[in-house]
Amino acid sequence: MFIDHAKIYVKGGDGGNGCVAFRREKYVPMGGPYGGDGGRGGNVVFVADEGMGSLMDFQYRKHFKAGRGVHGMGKNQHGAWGEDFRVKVPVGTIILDDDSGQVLADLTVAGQEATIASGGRGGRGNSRFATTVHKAPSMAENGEPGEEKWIRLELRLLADVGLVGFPNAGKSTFISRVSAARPKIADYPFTTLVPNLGVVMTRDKDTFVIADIPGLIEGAHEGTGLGHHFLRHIERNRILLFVLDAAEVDGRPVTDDYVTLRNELEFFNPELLQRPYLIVANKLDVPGAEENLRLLQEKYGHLVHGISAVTGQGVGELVEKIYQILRSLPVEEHTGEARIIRRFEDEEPFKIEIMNGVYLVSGKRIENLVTMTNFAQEESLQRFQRTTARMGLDEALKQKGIKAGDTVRIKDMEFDYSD
Ligand SMILES: Nc1nc2c(ncn2[C@@H]2O[C@H](COP(=O)(O)OP(=O)(O)OP(=O)(O)O)[C@@H](O)[C@H]2O)c(=O)[nH]1
Ligand SMILES: [Mg+2]
Repeated sequence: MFIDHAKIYVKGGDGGNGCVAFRREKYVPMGGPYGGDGGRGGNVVFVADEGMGSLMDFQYRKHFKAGRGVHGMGKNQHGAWGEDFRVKVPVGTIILDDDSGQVLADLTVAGQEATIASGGRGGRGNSRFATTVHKAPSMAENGEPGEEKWIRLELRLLADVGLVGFPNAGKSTFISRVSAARPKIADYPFTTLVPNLGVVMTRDKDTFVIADIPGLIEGAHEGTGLGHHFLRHIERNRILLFVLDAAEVDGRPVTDDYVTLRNELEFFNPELLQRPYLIVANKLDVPGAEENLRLLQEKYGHLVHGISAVTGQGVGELVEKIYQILRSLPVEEHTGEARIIRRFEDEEPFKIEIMNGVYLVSGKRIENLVTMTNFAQEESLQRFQRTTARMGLDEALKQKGIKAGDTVRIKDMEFDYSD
């Protein structure tokens, strides 16, 4: 089964908690702080793998979590880092944030990697809070939670040449003639339901890749036929071949077909019409087809090329013509590094909403601070109050009209407000 999109959940490992411990040694009655830091959580890393052809695996498995960091221990021992979770995806996979639709990574070369959900940092142990004035702090941080999100995976086949045509035009017949690909061929429309790739060898033993995609019909952009979402596979093709049935076997005028195909492409993505292209008039072995070939040539000149995918007439020349065009195009540079689009941190440290008299405070930074604070420790609580005050929380609450005794809720914690 060929699956070209998936929606999955990823979560980086939580950081381990920091530890509160004190040195106990002979002759040292009041030992210093001795608690180690928690380990950082593992990342969820996506890797482009040549061996994978589709996103089918993600139909069954939808949750991917990296390992959590180990808690810090006494004697200043730091917790071990959580293990990364490496997820293999096919080359050509684009990773998008499901919420914002933002592209997070675009894996176009085998072996490329992108960290999509980072592990949380480990909480600091009490050794790290010692200062010259406060020599024996009895507080430690909890680990930071790992990043979590729903993401969308979209596979775009990486082929040099894309075949665009009505059903039955002979796209699959053509690809099976020029490559080792063996797609199903039949005299009914929509025989091809999933894209196929074929590797073509040229006369001087160079190769290029052709993608055969399902047929398009008028109204595909409105969902008619198989719709047009398959067109995203040709978005990365460098040349497009419009494959036309010059024999008009299905009764449509061939010149209309060509106009319809271009319109459907424009509805999907107008940029596709800027690509280099050739017009292929197929089925020349059928009587009457030659006339239509001449008609097309009158209109579109040297861009038109006649073939018979069945007899092989004109096919070798077409392959060489495609190859010449490919060679004349600038080669896209693949540096081997994934194109990772940076995320913007949200500027606002928090947001306040009032609901049924409760002041609900939300925001990634302040919520993380709550998770990382161990409220059982008096000193941690004090530090929490100092930090939120510095973030401007007290001021903001006052501006919203908070009074002593009102309830403030952050994540799963509730606080009574007092001045
Ligand atoms: N006479 C003749 N028939 C052809 C030629 N090329 C394809 N056909 C026939 O046309 C029919 C459709 O061919 P396919 O290759 O399956 O067409 P397709 O464009 O892949 O069609 P879809 O997958 O449905 O979009 C089959 O019966 C083929 O045998 C040709 O050059 N000459
Ligand atoms: Mg086909």
